[in-house]
Amino acid sequence: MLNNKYLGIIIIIAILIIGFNIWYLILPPEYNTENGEIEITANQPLLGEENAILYMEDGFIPKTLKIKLGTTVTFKNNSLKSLWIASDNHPTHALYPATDGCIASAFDSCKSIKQGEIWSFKFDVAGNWGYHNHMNHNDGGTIIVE
Ligand SMILES: [Cu+2]
Repeated sequence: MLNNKYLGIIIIIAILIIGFNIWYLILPPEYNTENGEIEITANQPLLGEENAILYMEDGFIPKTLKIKLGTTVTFKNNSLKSLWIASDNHPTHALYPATDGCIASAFDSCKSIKQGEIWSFKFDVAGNWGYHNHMNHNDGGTIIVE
């Protein structure tokens, strides 16, 4: 009888070990951390992308980006808020002079960019082009096109 009791404990421990390994293996890679902290990959910058601007909870990073004429800039929403990239000034959106956009300027995403999504725009006019999040127009930045 004593042997059956130990056998039961050994089986329970074996099930726990196997169960933990299955749980660990099926989790997405970003949760397999060694220090117990969860890495939120959505908040990491666009690695390797030179002309990328991230929208975070407290605004755009970097606030000012200097690029050469003809460069495409990618905006990524890394916040929980809605993002609508629009040329300054709010609400007329007419600063960037290409005018085939939905409100005025072509430099306008014309829709909300959801969390984790990106939107890109090619700058074909030199100048200092201020922009803002049309959904939260106190958040803004500047693209300097040389
Ligand atoms: Cu606006």
